[in-house]
Amino acid sequence: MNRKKPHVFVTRMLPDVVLQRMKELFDIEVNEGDKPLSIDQLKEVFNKFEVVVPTVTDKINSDVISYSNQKLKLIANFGNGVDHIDIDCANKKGIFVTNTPGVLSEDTADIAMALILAVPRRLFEGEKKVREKDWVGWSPNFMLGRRIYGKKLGIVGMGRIGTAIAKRAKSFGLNINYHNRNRVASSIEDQLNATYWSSLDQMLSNMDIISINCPHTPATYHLLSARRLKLIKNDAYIVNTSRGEVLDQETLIRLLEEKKIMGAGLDVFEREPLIDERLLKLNNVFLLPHMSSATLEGRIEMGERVIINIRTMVDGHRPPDRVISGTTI
Ligand code: 8YV
Repeated sequence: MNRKKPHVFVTRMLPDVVLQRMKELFDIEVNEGDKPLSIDQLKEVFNKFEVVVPTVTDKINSDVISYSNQKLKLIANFGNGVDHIDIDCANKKGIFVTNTPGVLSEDTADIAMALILAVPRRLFEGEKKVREKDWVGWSPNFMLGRRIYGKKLGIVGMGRIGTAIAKRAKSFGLNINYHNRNRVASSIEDQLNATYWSSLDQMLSNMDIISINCPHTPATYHLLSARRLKLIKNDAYIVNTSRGEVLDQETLIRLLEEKKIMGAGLDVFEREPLIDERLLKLNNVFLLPHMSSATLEGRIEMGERVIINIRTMVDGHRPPDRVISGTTI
């Protein structure tokens, strides 16, 4: 890439401060309508620009990538998860893909922890009663939830976000358990007093609360399959701030309806932003609109990472947050 300002397309409106900085550094065009682009619109963009900055709402499949010309060098994703991008296909065409790791872990962990508290303590039902003027006063058996303190938390995916949740959960008195492709350093296990389960099945069947924190890749699609969801204890809760596709949503709904899983806190869904009507009817679920990383500070830091990745690329180096086949290297 030569030294003139690179021609960059940004698919959604980012915070002003990020766009301002990008305008100073790059020759940018922004989708000011801020609506998700269609496949045809994405194809046009891929055909014209040197760098594309997409988000989770852009489906960058092999068809879209096939429209890229020799100019396109970098897909600098604004976000951590890259399951909406066909990375293998991009890499084969010599296009780098980057993401924004690290900067949204704490915010995401906060929302996961909020759901871990909210679901067993029935915060949604309580709030609804007050708001709907349905509260007739205190009584001993009113709104009984389940205690968090002393319960077993099982974290599926002990990366940055999983570890940040474990730190929070430990200070709430939860026992930390985790399943991960690789066992984490013993110093981290010691610090968190964490138990490693090499068998996901065994961990699931022993936990009181399960938090999903692994990325969505072909290998983790429906990792919590119908069979595995049925291993979960009837009085356990499940929280998902990763991707809807990591668990079999259809089976989860059925188990929640039948009270074979006690409750769920979901920030992500299969087929977002469509929400299955049956979920809306359940009182034992707390539903959020994919907002676990939504803080102004986080979005600005994500923008900064995108800028660093583009600038490093323009300077002729390998961008720091390069992703290969769903794994950050
Ligand atoms: C982001 C996310 O807001 O980064 C991720 O993987 O799921 C979100 O929290 C979104 O991806 C922005 O593109």
